Order: sequence, then C-alpha cells, then structure tokens
Amino acid sequence: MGTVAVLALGANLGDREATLRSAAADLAEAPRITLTRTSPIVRSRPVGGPPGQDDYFNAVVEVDTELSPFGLLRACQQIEERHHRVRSERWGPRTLDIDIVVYGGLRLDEPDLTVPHLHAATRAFVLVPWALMDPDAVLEGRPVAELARRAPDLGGLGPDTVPLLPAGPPAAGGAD
Ligand code: PH2
Ligand code: MG
Ligand code: MG
Repeated sequence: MGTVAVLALGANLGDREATLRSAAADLAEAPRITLTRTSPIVRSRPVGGPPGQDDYFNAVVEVDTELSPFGLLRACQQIEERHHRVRSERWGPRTLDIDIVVYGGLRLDEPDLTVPHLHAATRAFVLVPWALMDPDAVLEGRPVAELARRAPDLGGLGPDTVPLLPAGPPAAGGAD
C-alpha cells in the first residue's frame, strides 16, 4: 500500500469527454499509480478566467501511489503534456488540467505544489464529483458533500453526469 491521493481532472477545449477518459486510462497505466476509484463526469461553467470560455467537464479520481507528492505531480504534468496542454493564461481554457487535491494527510505549501489544493474546499466542480465518488469523503475535517452544498459555483454545474469509465466486467462469480 502506498499513499491514497485524490486528483481533480478538468477539460474545456477539444473533445472534453474523450480527453478525461483518456487521462484516466493514462493514470491507470502510469508506473507506481493504481487507479482505485473514479467519479462520473460533471459539466460546469468556468470559474474565473477570461469571458467566453466553453464549459468545463470535470471529474475526480482516487489513486493509490508509491510516488512522492512531487513524483505524482510530475506524472500528472506528463499526462497533461500528452494531451497538448499549453500553459499560457492563468485559469485560461485548457485541454486538460490534473490537480492533486489531497495526498494522504499531507500538508505542503511549496511554490509548485500546495496540498490540500488551495481552492478545492470551495469548488463545486471538485467537491460534487468527489462526493459522488466517495460519499464519506472528508476534507480538512469537513464532509465533502457538505462543502459541496455550500460552494459558490454549485449553480454552475449541469444536472447530468456521464460515466468516466465504462462499467467493468461483472465481478468473478457475481453474475448468474
Ligand atoms: N479550473 C480552473 C479554473 N476554473 N472552472 C471549472 N468549472 N472547472 C475547472 O476545472 C476549472 C475552472 C483552474 O484550473
Ligand atoms: Mg486547476
Ligand atoms: Mg493545474
């Protein structure tokens, strides 16, 4: 067992659903990362950034990793780069953003990495999929589902969700 971390995925350029699916597959295949849970995909209005941007598609995944926090960050950045992420405008449109929301119980405040993620506790586009993935999730001692209900951008989330990953095969011996 390594460390359980939660990652937030976002895309608002290109084929957003396909990008999130492919990013989840990339994470599942990455060395020293095991994908343990995934949320559905939610649709959300952009928070911040320039006007006129397309909606985001957002999802959250849980991983179990042997990587250090900075190793995990590097792995996330490599997957972003694979999806042609270009870093330009702060909070500008992006093909793929992968943020570390929590890394075990670690608290870290470094120039390149702050965990828990600075804005996660107030962003419905992170909290809502997280609570759908893990109804018992807690962030900084507070239930994620409750934080989600209070998040200022809650009204910007679409009512529908789509699965991030196709349903897996039935568990061995489970079906008849
Ligand atoms: N990410 C941002 C800024 N604004 N808004 C939504 N709806 N979803 C995001 O993932 C998002 C955002 C910075 O990374
Ligand atoms: Mg982000
Ligand atoms: Mg980011």
